[in-house]
Amino acid sequence: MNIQILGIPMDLGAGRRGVDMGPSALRNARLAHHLQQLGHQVTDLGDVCVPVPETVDKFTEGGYVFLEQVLETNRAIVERLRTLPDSAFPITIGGDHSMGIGTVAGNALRGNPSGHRMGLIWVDAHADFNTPETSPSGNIHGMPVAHLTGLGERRLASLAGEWRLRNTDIVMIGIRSVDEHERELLREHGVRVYTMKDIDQKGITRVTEETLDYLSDTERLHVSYDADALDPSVTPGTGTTVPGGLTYREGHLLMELLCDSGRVTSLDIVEVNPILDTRNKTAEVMVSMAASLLGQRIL
Ligand code: HAR
Ligand code: MN
Ligand code: MN
Ligand code: MN
Repeated sequence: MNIQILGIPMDLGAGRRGVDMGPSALRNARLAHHLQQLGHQVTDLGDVCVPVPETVDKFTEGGYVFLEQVLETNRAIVERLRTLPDSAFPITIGGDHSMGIGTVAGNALRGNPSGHRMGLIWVDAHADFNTPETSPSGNIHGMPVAHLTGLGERRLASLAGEWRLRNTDIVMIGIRSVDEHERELLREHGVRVYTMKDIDQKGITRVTEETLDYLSDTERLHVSYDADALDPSVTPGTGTTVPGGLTYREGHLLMELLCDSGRVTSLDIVEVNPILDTRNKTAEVMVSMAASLLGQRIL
């Protein structure tokens, strides 16, 4: 595979500082090296340019914190991704999860100016389906999926022009923290959600099989992996931990089974915050998750 790594050193969408250092932490955990060891050709494209929070006024506009800066960063992500070759496998490393608007939009446009039909697998403790009306915080990292479907501010929702992510092309896995009005939106829009309860009951194997089956008509599959999907004992270095998450093996098995499907075409690794971590453990775990998705096997 021709893997292209792109860093998004952004924390503007999060409620606290530090995830802007996530790309450095993941590079320090030797992401590129581990993927090269699997036989892939790996190119690191460096980082997109992100405004420095201290140099801009933090104000809330229409219920969004740092709207203009997050918008500008996501536009840069789309521009960088859309011109990559169709055959490339982009890995975008963050960075707070507001970057998911740009990564999904950019990967949808890659090789098709009007946009591929894209399936989205959102691995997260949170649904990230807020709009400014439902968000308790105004933090855009709690809002990317809603905006990909066309909800919310028009400029954020149309980063890929007229292209929209279909509600029925979304699967969320690992969910255990949903805001009151966000829950209503998810129901209203018919998003498929596998909560931790579902994973406990069905097992991650069946959840993954159902996911692939449900998304069988999409042309591409994007995996957006939030470090907080895993249990805080596995990935403590992330800003909004929620107890009762995926185990280390559940996280890996999900990636291994997605790899076996041969259908995944791009990946995000997000919300790695080295300030909150111990000896870069969280970045190392997330690098190992990426390696499982890209073919690392025990035997
Ligand atoms: N739902 C909460 C909000 O909108 C918190 C979600 C943000 N945390 C994340 N995203 N790390 O997955 O503010
Ligand atoms: Mn290592
Ligand atoms: Mn998230
Ligand atoms: Mn999350």
